[in-house]
Amino acid sequence: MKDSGHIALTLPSGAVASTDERGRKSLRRAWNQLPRCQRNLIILGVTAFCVTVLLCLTGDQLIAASIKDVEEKAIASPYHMRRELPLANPHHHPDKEEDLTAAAVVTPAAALPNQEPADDKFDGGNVAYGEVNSAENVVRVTDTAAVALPVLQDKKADNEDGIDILNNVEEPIERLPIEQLDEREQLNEAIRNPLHLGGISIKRHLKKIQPLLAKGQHFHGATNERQSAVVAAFKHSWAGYQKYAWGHDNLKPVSQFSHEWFGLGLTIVDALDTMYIMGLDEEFKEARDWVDLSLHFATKRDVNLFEVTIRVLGGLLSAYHLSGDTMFLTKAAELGNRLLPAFLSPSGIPYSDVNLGDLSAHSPKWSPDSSTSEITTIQLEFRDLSRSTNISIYENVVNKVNEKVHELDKTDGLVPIFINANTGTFRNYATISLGARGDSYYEYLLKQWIQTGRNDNDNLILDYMQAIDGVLTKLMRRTPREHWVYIGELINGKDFKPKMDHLTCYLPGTLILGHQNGMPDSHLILARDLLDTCYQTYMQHPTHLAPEISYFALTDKEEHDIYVKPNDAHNLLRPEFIESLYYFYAITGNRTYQDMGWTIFQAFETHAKVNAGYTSLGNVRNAQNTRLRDLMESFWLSETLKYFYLLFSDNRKEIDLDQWVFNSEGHPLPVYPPKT
Ligand code: DMJ
Repeated sequence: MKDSGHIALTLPSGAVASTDERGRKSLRRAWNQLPRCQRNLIILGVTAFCVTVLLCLTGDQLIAASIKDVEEKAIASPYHMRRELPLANPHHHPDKEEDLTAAAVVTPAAALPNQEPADDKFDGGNVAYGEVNSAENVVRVTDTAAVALPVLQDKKADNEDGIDILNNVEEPIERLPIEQLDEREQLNEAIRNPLHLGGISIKRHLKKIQPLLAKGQHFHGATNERQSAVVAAFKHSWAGYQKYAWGHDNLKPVSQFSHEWFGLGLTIVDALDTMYIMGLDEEFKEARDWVDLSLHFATKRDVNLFEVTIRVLGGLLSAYHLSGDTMFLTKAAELGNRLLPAFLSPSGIPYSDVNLGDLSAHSPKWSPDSSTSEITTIQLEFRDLSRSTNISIYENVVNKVNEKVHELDKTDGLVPIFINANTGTFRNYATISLGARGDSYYEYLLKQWIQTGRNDNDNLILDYMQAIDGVLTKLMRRTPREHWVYIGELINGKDFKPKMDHLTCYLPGTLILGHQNGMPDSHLILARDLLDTCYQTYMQHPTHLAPEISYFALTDKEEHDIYVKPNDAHNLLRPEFIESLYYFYAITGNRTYQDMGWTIFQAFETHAKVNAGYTSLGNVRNAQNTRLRDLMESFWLSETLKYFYLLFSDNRKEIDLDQWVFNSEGHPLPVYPPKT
């Protein structure tokens, strides 16, 4: 046999122990002496052995490699395992079992998209909030170690029987039922696990409470020309937003660009229920899918608790109740959890700013105080979240705010516009106003009382009645010539100033709603008089649009009963007066209020409509030079156009005010029966 034909063999020890030339020769000799058939048999056996060994090794390694690959992909791209759900028909209310079962099969990895790496959170040393917000003024959940839990717990929670699937050990999860935790622990628990409700994933929790979930409502769309005109205005606004600002907070309709505030797609979320009520199915579906797939809260960015509550939490909850789509409630619950750090103040009065990503909260950058209207205009939404999810913590924290504010000293029921979250007290000598920073405190006293079933002797309604008495005695005045009624302010809490924000024009609507619910006739008289004055703030100007702030004459020596300072002459497309007209029409059925509204709607059409939407104006006092300001705020879609649409409805009970209560951003939420 030639050398080149040698086969390297490994035979049992002994025979191959020698590596010298002699050994190799004798081995070759022995091999050559074997009969051919025996040599073939040995070769065959050895080959079969080698192939078997090779196959076993490769198989294991291949399986291990593919598992590793899947795991790495799951970490890098948590969406890749997400099951795509079919698009929901907004007017079809899917069988909840089917809907939620689909939701429940979403893998643990799919529950992670908003989760940031644990060690990335609560970087206590890495926060610069400006002068006022030193490290001591920023609150966070203190137990840093606990922050690493959510990812693990999500996986545990999704395993039906509470088995630790990570370690593959059948060990029950030791967790107290959420109701057995004390309130502070419940608060911490919700903050640590924003993707959880009651200790399990939000979706699993909602599945558990399925019989309690909303069924959804049906709306038929516009039924007359005025309503159709409003729908056209909505579509025009929406088209501009879609084209130039999709996914951003607001549209700049003049420069045809986007405007960012909190990075939460405010216009989309704020407009959801308006589209649903107007029967704009296609637009609603598109917005719904954006919320489902693209609305994420875990960005490290400060947001304002009040604004995000009334616009985003309120918008999601309203969309959920109207459509019956639990995706909205899932989002609302996560957002509610992420807003809870605001309540970790020493007094329980919430801080104004929350970081939804790192779950910290602090006072505004410009002041140590929160605005009174802001901390008292979150209750409808947080309570509704509790009632909708059957988890009490949200309602508990805002009830505590009610109690605290109720206990504080007031001026005939009227409140200063600033309050300190650390001390829980009003700022001394702060202005008293039913305009900016004070307005919706009064609105929510009444509306919360309605929301909770109108209990007699409830502090909310007692405080409301006392406050309206204070308005009548301390803030209400008449102009010298026309006797127009207006609501002024108390500077330093005592000096009267004849200044009224457009914001105050919500009050006639709230007053007539209160009267409808049993408040005295004096409230109705004030409501009517003030509605007339608010109308005048529009009609006195050639544009038929109201300025942001109006002043009123104190004596007849002044030239006009109503006057406007140049810096206050802007119009931001605000809704308050249209909102009040809506309540007057819905409660009385008198179509005069529709006609008043139609005049103003046409004024917006004439002066605020531009190619890409509707814009705020710099000056309502000159129809030839309105100075376009270039912002379409989300409340144009959530409130102004919604109230116009409902005002022009042939059915004044298109939204039944016995069953629904509008939050401060125009989002209807259900009225609940009184608790027994
Ligand atoms: C809205 O965001 C709400 O109505 C809020 O309560 C006050 N201001 C704006 C609209 O003007």
